[in-house]
Amino acid sequence: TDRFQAPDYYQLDELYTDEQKLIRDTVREYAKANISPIIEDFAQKSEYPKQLIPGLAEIGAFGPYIPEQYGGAGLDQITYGLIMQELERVDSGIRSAASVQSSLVMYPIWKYGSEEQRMKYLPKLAKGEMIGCFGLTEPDHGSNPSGMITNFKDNGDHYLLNGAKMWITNSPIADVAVVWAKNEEGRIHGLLVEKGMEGFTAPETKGKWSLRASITGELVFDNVKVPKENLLPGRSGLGAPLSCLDSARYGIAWGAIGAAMDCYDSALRYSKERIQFDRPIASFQLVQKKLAEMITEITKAQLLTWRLGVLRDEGKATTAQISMAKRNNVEMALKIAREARQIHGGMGITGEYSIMRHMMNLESVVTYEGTHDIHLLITGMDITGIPSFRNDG
Ligand code: TGC
Ligand code: FAD
Repeated sequence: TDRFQAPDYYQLDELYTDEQKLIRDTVREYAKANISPIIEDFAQKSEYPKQLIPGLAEIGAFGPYIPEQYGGAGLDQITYGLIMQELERVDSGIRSAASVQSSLVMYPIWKYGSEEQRMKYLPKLAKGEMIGCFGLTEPDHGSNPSGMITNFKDNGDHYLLNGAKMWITNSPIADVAVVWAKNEEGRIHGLLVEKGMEGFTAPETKGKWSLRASITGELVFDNVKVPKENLLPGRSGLGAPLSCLDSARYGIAWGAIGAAMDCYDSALRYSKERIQFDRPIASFQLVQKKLAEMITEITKAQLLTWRLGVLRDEGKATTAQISMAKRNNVEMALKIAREARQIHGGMGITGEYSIMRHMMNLESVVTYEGTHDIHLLITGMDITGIPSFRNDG
């Protein structure tokens, strides 16, 4: 059976251009032919399938919306979203690799880098010849990055960087890290730290039960001498990394729909084939309830996210609108993964089906790029005008 049907209950295909559909279908075919057959094995081994990097670059997964003059594909935001959807349909870890490279590494270099930095890094990142990572989170500062302690000081012709980052996707294999650190005045800046710089290490975080086909690690800086030309000159303050998160969270909102689609497809097919009490389990009302609610939630998420994509292409999408979609869609996908797991009965816990892998992956997705509750509080702040994150009294 074809594992790659795509629910489109409200005919969203009519809203996409031919080019958007062509690129989506190309990524779908690529994922089906190249990622699907190996992903379960790599997740079981807890290993990132590095051999996919050139192919991912080829289909435009690295920097789809970065202008062509810098090696990107110059595509619109809906196409970027559809690419993320198709990658996450197979595995959130592969979408993570593409999110980080595109929105957290190429985006800040494109937006806030000098022309020299853009030319030095972006074409290689687009081709997958260089891998990047993004260091914002620290051991003691996750939801609250403004409290970060990683810092740099002026030391003549270079900066001296000290501190540590934790939970960094791709850090052990990255050639360049976009590191957010405070200067002597406590102002946050982005620094481009390259593999091999003295005093810089990136140990792998082992033992994850989630995103096992994605590599995660730390970034440790012990008096690292960073050349002054490696500071991103275009923007400082917490708004600089948060604006990159807007782009990544937007992609995740689309990606989560992909994971949900795969769980739904699998549950629908399984329920029609699996016989209990002499009838397909799809004939039982309680199973139909689960399936009907799944397709309803997927359809609502598709519409929300399509509209968000239009707003983003028009330059009008707000951080709070992105938060709403990220939070809604990831929770939706997680719930669908859990219900789909039940429909598969005992088979649902095996690697024979992708359900349990999606479910475990989504436990990270619901936490990273702003936790479920932080996004709720961003909506709360937006509608009331009152931030509730810290007690300022
Ligand atoms: P707050 O006072 O609200 O804002 C500080 C400054 O930033 C400005 N700002 C933004 N600017 C641009 N874009 C945005 N989205 C912005 N949001 C805020 C804001 O105007 C302000 O500017 P200024 O000039 O006044 O200084 O900041 P806060 O410290 O109160 O924090 C707010 C909060 C909690 C919402 C924020 O810290 C937050 O979003 N926390 C969650 C942290 C997070 O999402 N970390 C993600 C790390 S990366 C990751 O997880 C990658 S996973 C990768 C993968 O594998 O896919
Ligand atoms: P905490 O901030 O300690 O939160 C713990 C709990 O407290 C959560 O439920 C949270 O919602 C709640 N909480 C916190 N503050 C409040 C509040 N004010 N009100 C109510 N509840 C609150 N980071 C990067 O910088 N780069 C990466 O590439 C990256 N990749 C990641 C990959 C993986 C697999 C994972 C798991 C994480 C990754 N992260 C990355 C880190 C991620 O962004 C953080 O885990 C996330 O922001 C939450 O931070 P924390 O884990 O420290 O949790």
